[in-house]
Amino acid sequence: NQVSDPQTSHVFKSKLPDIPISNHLPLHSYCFQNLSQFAHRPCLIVGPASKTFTYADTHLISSKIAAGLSNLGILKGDVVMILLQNSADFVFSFLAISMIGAVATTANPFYTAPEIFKQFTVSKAKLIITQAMYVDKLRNHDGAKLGEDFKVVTVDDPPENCLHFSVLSEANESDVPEVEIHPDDAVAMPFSSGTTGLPKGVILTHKSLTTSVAQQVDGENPNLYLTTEDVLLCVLPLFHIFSLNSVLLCALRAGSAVLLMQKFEIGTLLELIQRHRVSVAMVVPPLVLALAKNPMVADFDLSSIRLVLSGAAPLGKELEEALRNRMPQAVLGQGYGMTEAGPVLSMCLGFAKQPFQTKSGSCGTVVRNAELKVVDPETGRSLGYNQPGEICIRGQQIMKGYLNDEAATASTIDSEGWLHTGDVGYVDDDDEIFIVDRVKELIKYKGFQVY
Ligand code: 4UU
Repeated sequence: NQVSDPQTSHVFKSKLPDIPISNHLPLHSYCFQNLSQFAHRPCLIVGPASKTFTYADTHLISSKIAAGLSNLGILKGDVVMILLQNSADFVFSFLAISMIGAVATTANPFYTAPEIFKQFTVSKAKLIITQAMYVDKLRNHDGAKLGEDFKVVTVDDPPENCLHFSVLSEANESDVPEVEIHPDDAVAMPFSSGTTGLPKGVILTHKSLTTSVAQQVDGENPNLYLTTEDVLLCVLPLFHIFSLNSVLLCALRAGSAVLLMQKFEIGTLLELIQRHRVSVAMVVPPLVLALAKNPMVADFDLSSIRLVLSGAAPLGKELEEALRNRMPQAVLGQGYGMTEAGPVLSMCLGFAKQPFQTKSGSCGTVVRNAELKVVDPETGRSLGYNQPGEICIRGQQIMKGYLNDEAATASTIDSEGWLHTGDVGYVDDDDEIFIVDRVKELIKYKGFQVY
């Protein structure tokens, strides 16, 4: 799958053929495109109480919230911050924001007040959806005044000057405004340091995210084969692009159920996997460690798990083997993503409907409808098989750019449209990608960025 062009440019492609992708659709329309086929199937299953929302419920509640946001004056192009742990309200809010052509900026509620405020200010968010306990982090910042300059909606009892979520969720769904959404309009704006400096707003458009989801779950032989029978574990935080894209959006497109967990606690996690017969688990290496080594695992039936996808940080071969011993029935493999890349660059082809043999330690093969190259950082020339260099990716899934930062955008996406990851890796003879190092400042702690 290596193509050479006159500039001795080696370009790697997926082993799967390119497919037609419906990336002219707004993200929510694309995700709900096949809704009628599974309207009454479970969509969201929430935590220990197991409250379940069907696909029809999810669509209806999201539409109500879209109308509610519009009633509060949120217009197309406005930014709304979601400052929540995993919950059904997170999902409804995200979809609602898409429905009115607004932009969701997601943040970690555990960030410090200055970190949250910076993201909120830089993104010019008009409204924040959060929980009462985080509201103190939003008060007393020079300039912007809560309730006057920006609105805060809480999913629980609203503190002073805040509104309750019911102002959104009890709106009339027929009040959703008609908006024209262009594929190049932003829909999500997670923050990421990228290869250098402080966190920046990453502009992901409707086209970026529909393309990325399609690259994973669409086609005759999807790279990540999900069905309406699958139950996906959603314990990784939805404010991070891995969970938002590869768990939530992929599940919605495929009609799978999403088991939402607010936080990681091993006992609850194991109990929920057993009770709901979780079939697909998206994880990060520290979670693989828990599943592979924690003695409690032996007390639960995890035989329903058929697929484990680890990503966001390197997974050691030894750890992968240890998990394989615990879950011999499951296909284990990795995905490799970067917020700016939309985010998925490569994924294990062992997850495909007609799976390929893959090697442990590999980050998968480049996704379909995309091009990947490995560049010699010294000469800028692209390298062939088995030669390590900086991994670059090109395709319709990558970010539009950084918010208000042309210099950072230009140093990340070159004039030919290649996004430079700052990761050093190589592609082996079987088109599998191995990451060996990085040329960027970013370090990761438990899959989170540390800058
Ligand atoms: C070694 O971590 C992410 C996104 C991960 C992701 C998304 C969808 C994984 C699978 C999937 O399906 O994004 P960021 O922006 O937080 O961090 C990006 C950086 C990469 O540049 C790389 O250095 O995180 C590192 N990284 C990995 N490293 C991501 N995945 C891997 C991996 N192995 N599998």
